[in-house]
Amino acid sequence: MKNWIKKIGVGLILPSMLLLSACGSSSTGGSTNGENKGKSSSIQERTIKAGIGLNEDHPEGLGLKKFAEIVSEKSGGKLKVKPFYAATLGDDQKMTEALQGGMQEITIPSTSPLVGMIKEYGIFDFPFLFNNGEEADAVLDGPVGQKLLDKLPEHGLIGLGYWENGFRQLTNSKHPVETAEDFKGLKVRTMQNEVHLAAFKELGANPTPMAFSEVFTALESKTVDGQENPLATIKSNKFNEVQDYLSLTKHVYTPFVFLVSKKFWDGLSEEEQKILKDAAIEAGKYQRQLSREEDKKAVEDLKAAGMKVNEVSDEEKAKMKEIIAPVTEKFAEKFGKDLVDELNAEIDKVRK
Ligand code: TK8
Repeated sequence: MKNWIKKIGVGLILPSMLLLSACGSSSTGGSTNGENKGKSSSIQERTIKAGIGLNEDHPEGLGLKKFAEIVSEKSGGKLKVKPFYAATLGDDQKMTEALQGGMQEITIPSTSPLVGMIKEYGIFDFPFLFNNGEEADAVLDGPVGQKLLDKLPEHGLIGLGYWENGFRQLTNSKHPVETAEDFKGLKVRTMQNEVHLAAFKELGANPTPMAFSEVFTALESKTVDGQENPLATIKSNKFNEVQDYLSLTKHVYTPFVFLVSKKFWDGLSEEEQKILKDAAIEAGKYQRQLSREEDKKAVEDLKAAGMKVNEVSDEEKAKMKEIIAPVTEKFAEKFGKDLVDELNAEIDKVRK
């Protein structure tokens, strides 16, 4: 009885040993086969879940669609990016945590809700910091932006660059905000961000931090009087249906940061990593352009949708900046004077 088992054993083991030795050689890429195998196998069939908080028709949603197309093209259709829009996978903080846990691969949140994790990201929340998108691009795509991306891996995240959320404008259901005084007593929803909270408090408003996905209902039910977001978001999320007044305060710029789960990233080949990185940059340029075009167009669309729009004078903006200055100074200490000096030096370079 035993003999035949041995024979079978031998019968089984031998071929598998041959097989193993064959595999071994290809992954080290010795032979031509190895090389070819190496090359073709460095891009694997993968489905990549990419979630954002904004809608499919928003410049960020259109940018994500573009990203998916570029990734598919560069990977011969093997890397499939599956977009999830409108916070279907949760809000910015929840999706970022899902990346850290490896349950999701990509998200592109505002930097503001990440300040609880990496406080230095708060430097972008200083009110009236940038005058235009060019200044923001120069800083985000420069050494300061990179310095903050380099802080992400220790938090289980990989940053591939910055997209544009944009300059934030105030909407509310009470009255036009034309002066610094007009903020007094307004219940305003803010992002979960200590700089924004402190700045609105300093202006005499009554700020409430809240996830973006809860904003429309909070406005509709009048839990809050107002909120602030870039024009593209006010339009895409139809805030005109629950807000009467749009005041062009342009009080702060918010970047998006393109995040990948480090757990996922570390399992990719160099070639796959390069495809995602290049696509994030290429789609990012496209997304910023869309964002700026929409920013120009949206005011007329929101007026046509019935919103009462008012400009805010540079004098009043300067007054608001002055009132908020103690807040900016306090947080500049917290975020690090050297970093803030470097930030201001980068902006001065562009303004020269
Ligand atoms: C969307 C948010 C949104 C932001 C906010 O997930 O929370 O108001 O401006 O764009 O990131």
